[in-house]
Amino acid sequence: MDKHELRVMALTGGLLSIFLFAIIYNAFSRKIDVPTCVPYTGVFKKPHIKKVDDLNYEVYAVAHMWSYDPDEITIPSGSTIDLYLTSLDVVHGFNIVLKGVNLMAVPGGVSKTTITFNDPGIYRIVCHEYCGAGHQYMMGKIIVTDKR
Ligand SMILES: [Cu+2]
Repeated sequence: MDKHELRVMALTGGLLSIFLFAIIYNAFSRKIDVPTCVPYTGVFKKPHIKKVDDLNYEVYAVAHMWSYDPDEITIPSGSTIDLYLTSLDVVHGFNIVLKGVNLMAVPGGVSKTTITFNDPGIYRIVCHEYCGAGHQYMMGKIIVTDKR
């Protein structure tokens, strides 16, 4: 091994050490993580279901790795939901197959739709946008009860 090879190896090792130190320093001491970006924080700070009247609901839902909040919504049949959806971290999907609902939960943005549930039953919600290691477990449900 000649002098130049040793210099190149030392330089490479030094640069690698600086690079690894920078990553570890930023990850731990500066607490850099996936950014959180919730719009209209007053509304989405606490995801909730707001009952407007007996048959009208507003749902302010937040998707995050790897669930929805709220992940279960119970309403009587004949109800209409105004759904406002956002994401805490990355892009998620929001798919209710039985209702043909197909939304994206985008950090920093709000997706909105209106859905009417006339038939009682359980409507499954699944994430249909790959969002990481727990994606396949990301689901929720809307339980529509028979109002009679
Ligand atoms: Cu997903």
